[in-house]
Amino acid sequence: MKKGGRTTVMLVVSLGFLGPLVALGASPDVVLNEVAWGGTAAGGQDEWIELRNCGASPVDLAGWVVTIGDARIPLSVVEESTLEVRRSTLEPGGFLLLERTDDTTVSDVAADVIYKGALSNTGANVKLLDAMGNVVDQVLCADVGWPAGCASEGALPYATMERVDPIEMGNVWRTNDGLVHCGVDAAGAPIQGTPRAANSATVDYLTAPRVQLLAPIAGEAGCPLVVQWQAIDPDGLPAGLQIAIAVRVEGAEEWTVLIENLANQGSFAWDCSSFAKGVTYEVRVSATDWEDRVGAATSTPFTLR
Ligand SMILES: [Ca+2]
Ligand SMILES: [Ca+2]
Ligand SMILES: [Ca+2]
Repeated sequence: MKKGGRTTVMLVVSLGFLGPLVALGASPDVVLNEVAWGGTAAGGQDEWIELRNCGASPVDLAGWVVTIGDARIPLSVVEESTLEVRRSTLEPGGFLLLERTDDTTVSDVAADVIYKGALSNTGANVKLLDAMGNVVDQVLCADVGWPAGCASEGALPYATMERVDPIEMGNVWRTNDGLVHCGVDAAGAPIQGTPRAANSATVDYLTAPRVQLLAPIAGEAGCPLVVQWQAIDPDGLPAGLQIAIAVRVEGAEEWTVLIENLANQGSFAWDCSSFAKGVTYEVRVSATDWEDRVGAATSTPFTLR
């Protein structure tokens, strides 16, 4: 996937600078956690940014600055691109919400900082600087474009770009899933994001089942075809997953379920003798947990001989 490629590039950039900072004892606890670069359905200019304190101690943001390109948004004083400051300490686990232009950008959630300046839809370099001017966190997207999120077009219009897990996964971002969201825009419509709340991407990462497909492998397969998998539920009991195996032909929208109610790990011999040769198939193993969260793994396309 194109998005995956971009993410990989950003990971390298991020780890390269975080390594030395950690060794020096600097605190990378506060991160850029969510970027609504596409604005909201009420207006593409209604952008906002969320910071998160991932550490165990409160952080005083006096002297800290968010930069968008050359524009500087001080987090504790009204100067340069900062229009209003209401709070500049961040409790452990807490979120700081920066709204562009005015407080109605996210109309039912109070802004902590109000700023001016745009996040280009083609990408921008956003940095978080501490009081010493050290780069604490950054997303460098000016040249490569945003790795996630949507503007008016796209599968989920105006969905935000959310950090998955700053601690475990570094600089990895996903688009808000449209299921876990909060807040309303200036016109009262739901925001496809999570202003001042845990990201859908994080919730999903922490709770959705993870499936690993061990077979089949790409290429040409004989019959019966053995599907082998293992799945876990990060926040649930090992026995709590519903495993199903489905197949689709030639990349069709529809998946045909072959079998359900299998164990978290195992193998299944699919009798594919009645299925057509000369076309491509994909096999998907999905795992559904007690909250109806679904994780799945899909094979690469293969043919039957
Ligand atoms: Ca607001
Ligand atoms: Ca924008
Ligand atoms: Ca959030």
